[in-house]
Amino acid sequence: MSFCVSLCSPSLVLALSSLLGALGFLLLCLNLRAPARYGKHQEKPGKPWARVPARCAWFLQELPSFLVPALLLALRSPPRLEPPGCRLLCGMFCGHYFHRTFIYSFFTRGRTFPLQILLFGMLFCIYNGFLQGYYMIYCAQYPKDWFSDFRFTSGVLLFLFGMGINIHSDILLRQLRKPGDYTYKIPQGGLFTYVSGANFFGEIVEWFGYAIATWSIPAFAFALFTLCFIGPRAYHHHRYYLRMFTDYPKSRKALIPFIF
Ligand code: NDX
Repeated sequence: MSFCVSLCSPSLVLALSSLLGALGFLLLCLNLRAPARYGKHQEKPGKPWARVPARCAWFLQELPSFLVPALLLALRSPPRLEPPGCRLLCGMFCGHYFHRTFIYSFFTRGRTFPLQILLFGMLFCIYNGFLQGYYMIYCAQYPKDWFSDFRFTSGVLLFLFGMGINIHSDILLRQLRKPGDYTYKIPQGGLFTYVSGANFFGEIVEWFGYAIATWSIPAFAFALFTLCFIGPRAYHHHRYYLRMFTDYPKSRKALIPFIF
């Protein structure tokens, strides 16, 4: 434990978390005006060499979010998984990114992805993977009864609930297309009955669940970042559908069922 504590730099954690929050705020301002240019919001296809097949792009982009914390865990000396921080990191954060990197990426039927956004996305995932991993492995300290604390249990439930919605909604989107089809259709079923950004709603709930379960500043900063980045994306998806489909369900909201 003393080794673990001596490697922790609270000022580094605070600085990196503040920067993550600030990036979220910057993206909120930028994305409220115009959505990030990938998927249905790409204006021009761009040069063929500057585009990457979706499967490859999502794999490369998301891999560091899994690999960086996993490497930090493996390099920890002595390597131990018992501390609550390491178990939470493995079970929740790495679990999510294992699915996103090795399962979601291999099944996506998305359009080609802009190289520039892929590179920014990878940088982001290295940064966030390092911050979350470093904090949970070297800084986080929990009381012995943390696993029966209300914050832990409610956070884990919220995380699983959000993850379920996110994965189910991404599957519903994928089923809208046959292989080789890149057209857009009206999503149906699941939480899409109520909102256009069902997958985004699930992801936001998931990361707020993680933040509550870990009760940590980096995790709250990441949850806030997620809200700031994919919240406006859901709003732009909603406007896109209303523009493209005259028969789009009028009662459907953008992100939060019955509210927004
Ligand atoms: N990747 C998170 N800018 C991001 C990539 C972009 O995981 O710094 C954040 C992530 C990155 C971003 C990442 C970080 C910030 C960056 C940004 C780019 C610039 C920005 C780096 C890392 C940045 C500066 C430098 C200015 C500061 O053809 P298609 O692809 O549209 O097909 C889609 C399909 N689909 C449909 N098919 C048929 N009919 C329809 N109506 C359809 N609608 C959609 O479904 C896709 O194949 C698929 C999903 O599409 P969509 O648009 O619903 O979701 P998408 O945005 O692609 O996200 C996929 C999943 C989803 O579960 C979402 O929750 C999660 O990834 N995600 C996404 C983004 C960020 C994130 C999670 C997070 O912050 N936690």
